[in-house]
Amino acid sequence: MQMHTRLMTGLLTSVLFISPVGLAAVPAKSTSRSYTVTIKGLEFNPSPLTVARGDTVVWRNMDIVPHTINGKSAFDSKNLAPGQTWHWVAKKKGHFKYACAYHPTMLGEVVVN
Ligand SMILES: [Cu+2]
Repeated sequence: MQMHTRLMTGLLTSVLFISPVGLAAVPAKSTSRSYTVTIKGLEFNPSPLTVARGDTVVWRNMDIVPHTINGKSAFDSKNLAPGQTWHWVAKKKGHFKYACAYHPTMLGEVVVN
């Protein structure tokens, strides 16, 4: 019984010792994701797009005309030619509405949690 108790105590100590190290060893980057918003037919899809802080949003222009992704002060892709991509790393929480500067009816939103 004493041996068993000692073994259990030893195991618990090992688990307690290993756990914090294991958590600390997980880099924040490994959990961040990348999402793609397709621009096609003068529409952003998907929109709204929900991501987490640290995630990357990639916009891909599949149209035959240029567009922009203009989120006012948060981000601005400037001219995005057909076939091009542009990305933005979501660093702040919030609802980020954006539009195309060339086509004001093209509206989109990224929600960062
Ligand atoms: Cu446009």
